[in-house]
Amino acid sequence: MKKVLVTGTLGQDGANMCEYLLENTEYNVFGMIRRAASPNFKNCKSFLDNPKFKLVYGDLTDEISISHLVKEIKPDYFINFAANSFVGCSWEMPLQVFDTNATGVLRCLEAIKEHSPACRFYSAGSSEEFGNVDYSPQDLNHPLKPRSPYGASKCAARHIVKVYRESYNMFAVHGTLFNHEGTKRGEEFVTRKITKGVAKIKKQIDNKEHISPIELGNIYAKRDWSDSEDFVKGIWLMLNKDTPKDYLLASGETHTIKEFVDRAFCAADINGNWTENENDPLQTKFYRNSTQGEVLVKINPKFYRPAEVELLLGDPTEIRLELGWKPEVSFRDLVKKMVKNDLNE
Ligand code: NDP
Ligand code: GDR
Repeated sequence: MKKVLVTGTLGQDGANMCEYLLENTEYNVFGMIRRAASPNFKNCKSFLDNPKFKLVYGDLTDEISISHLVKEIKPDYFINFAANSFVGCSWEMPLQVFDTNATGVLRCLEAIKEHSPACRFYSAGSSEEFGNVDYSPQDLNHPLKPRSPYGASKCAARHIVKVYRESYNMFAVHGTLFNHEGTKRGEEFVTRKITKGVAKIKKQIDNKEHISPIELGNIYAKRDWSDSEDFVKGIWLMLNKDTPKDYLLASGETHTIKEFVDRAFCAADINGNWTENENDPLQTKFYRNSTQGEVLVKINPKFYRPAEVELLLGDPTEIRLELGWKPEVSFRDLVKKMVKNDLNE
């Protein structure tokens, strides 16, 4: 039976990929986690006891552990989601980000080359590689213009994957994925922060308690958001082609953070209105019902970034035409699903 090694198992995409593979294939799935004092298995509840699933330890910053795993398991597929994935903190720990996201990918490629050369490798690339964009929608011909240490680390990973593919004839692909979210999304990312915040406010309103507003940074940035569960299907298609090729996954729509806020409150049946202040953006607020109501969202400059990616909009035409992939969950339904989940939690 074929074997799949998935990294980043406790995170969003790793857990969704394990779930997808266990439901849709007969393959044995090895989920890699790194050692932590108190690991959080919340995203893996549905498959931890599945007999086709096994947890294994490894760390992308430790080449011995990666090499050992590949040598022992000899996987047919190695799907690498592990990363320091939070753009916002990548200025604070750039070396750690590079060691994990860029050199970490190199460690995986070397281990595969040495111990399981026929293994198919997936590297988790990002729309952050495009950064300060020249044109929209972005496709894979768009120049790499990252704006953060995180974005730069993913550019390095993209190059090294190509080099190994071409030098050693390996099946190694780097998917350039635009933002994707869902009920397993980490709580520091803006979508989940908003849906968690909305659920909390809904409870406070229902209980007639003091309302704690959601504090955000740049609400005018635009992102191309999709559902992570749709994306893992696209990644699996990329890995099962006859020949290796990089693809881009996106919805083909872009929305501001502000629009996400509007939809999230709407999904919780809470009416609100923005007041915007062009001269002093810090005074921009979202009020319940009208400016006489409580403040539900305010701006905190703490969440501004040293350099911002203002606009991302991807063109998924190539993967749709060549592999038949298209997103199934709309922006509207994604927001609703996340809010509903957080209201129930
Ligand atoms: P998450 O942050 O939810 O998951 C990342 C996982 O990587 C975590 O479980 C984390 O472990 C693990 N990890 C971090 N450092 C190491 C390390 N040194 N060794 C082993 N494991 C490590 O990210 P997502 O699931 O959202 O994203 C998956 C991948 O896709 C990432 O590479 C991300 O950069 C990329 N990506 C994500 C996009 C998105 O919108 N979600 C878009 C484009 C790219 P722990 O739980 O212990 O912290
Ligand atoms: P991003 O996601 O940086 O696009 O990276 P994030 O949700 O962190 O930010 C999206 C946009 O929202 C703005 N923003 C805020 N962001 C956060 N986190 N918290 C806030 O309070 C806040 N207020 C406004 C940000 O400035 C930004 O413009 C995600 C990650 O999953 C990466 O790993 C992945 O590669 C990219 O998506 C594609």
